Amino acid sequence: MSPIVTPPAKDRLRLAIQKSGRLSTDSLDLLNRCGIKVKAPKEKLLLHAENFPVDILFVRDDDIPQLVMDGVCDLGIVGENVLEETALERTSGGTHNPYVVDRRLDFGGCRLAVALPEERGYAGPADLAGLRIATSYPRLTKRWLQEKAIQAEVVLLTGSVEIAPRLGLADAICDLVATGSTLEANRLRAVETIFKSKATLIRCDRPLEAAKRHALDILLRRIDGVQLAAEAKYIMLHAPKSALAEIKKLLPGSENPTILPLAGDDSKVALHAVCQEAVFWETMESLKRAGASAILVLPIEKMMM
Ligand code: PRT
Ligand code: ZN
Repeated sequence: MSPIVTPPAKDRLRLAIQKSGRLSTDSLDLLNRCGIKVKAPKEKLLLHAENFPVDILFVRDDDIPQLVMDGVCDLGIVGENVLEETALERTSGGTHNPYVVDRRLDFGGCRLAVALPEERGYAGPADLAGLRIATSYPRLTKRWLQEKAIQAEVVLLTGSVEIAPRLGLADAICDLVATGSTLEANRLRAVETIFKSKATLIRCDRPLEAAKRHALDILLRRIDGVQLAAEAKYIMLHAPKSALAEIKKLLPGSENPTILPLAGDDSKVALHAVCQEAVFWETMESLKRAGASAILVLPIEKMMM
């Protein structure tokens, strides 16, 4: 076997991901599922992938948009909340934001929400007028308030925003919510969602050298394959020929299933299909009611269309 030759740095993509936090494991996991081997960061800031021309820079998530926009890194994986807040900050400071979103990823989902103490009534945005709102996202919060023409004071807090009302530092908060349990534990309730966020793969908006462009094309194709396969399932079942039309209609997001004869049973066929959407228990129960039997739902690891 020929030895693996590491391409020179100028031909290697530089990708920034969060070193330690909510996006770290999912970012590394995505690379792993794309067949890119990266050892988990220990104390290292920069790691070469073993089998793909990419170097991974492990940093705080807040630094990722800037590293990409300034061209220090070619790519970054970051939440849209941090991306948008940074873009607003740079725009207000007169700095250009040269980035493109290459892919919206299927992890890191959360929303930025205004929340009030549970006991406080709320009929609409006008009720926020004159309040002090604590947040780590002052620009997103102010933009939303401006859109709603509400005058309120925005107070910047970089951590533990949810305890601000209890400490008397603010009347309301605007913070990220995923499950809602942090709000509940702090006797707060979300009254407005002002921004919905997911992790995204962003790229510096300047032409890439040919070798890097080629590596990026392969990476994007693999990400698409991973994301397509994440929800997709391979379904196999036995169907009476008479019920085939109805059973086909029940398969979620599937076109042109394969129909195979069943040895020793002329009245039934075997049906195999790729379903692009999740297959829930309810779907399986409907298939069973329509006459299907021996229903198997299998995960799909990778897909290329
Ligand atoms: O150290 P570093 O600066 O890199 O990390 P960080 O502490 O600033 O960020 P981190 O790791 O907490 O979050 C990274 C990114 O994950 C965020 O920018 C979001 O894009 C995304 N994300 C997804 C979340 C959440 N879900 C989330 N639930 N970020 C934060 N939270 C916090 C939220 O602030 C609140 O304190 O979790 C709490 C609410 O969660 P629930 O489940 O109780 O609603
Ligand atoms: Zn951060």
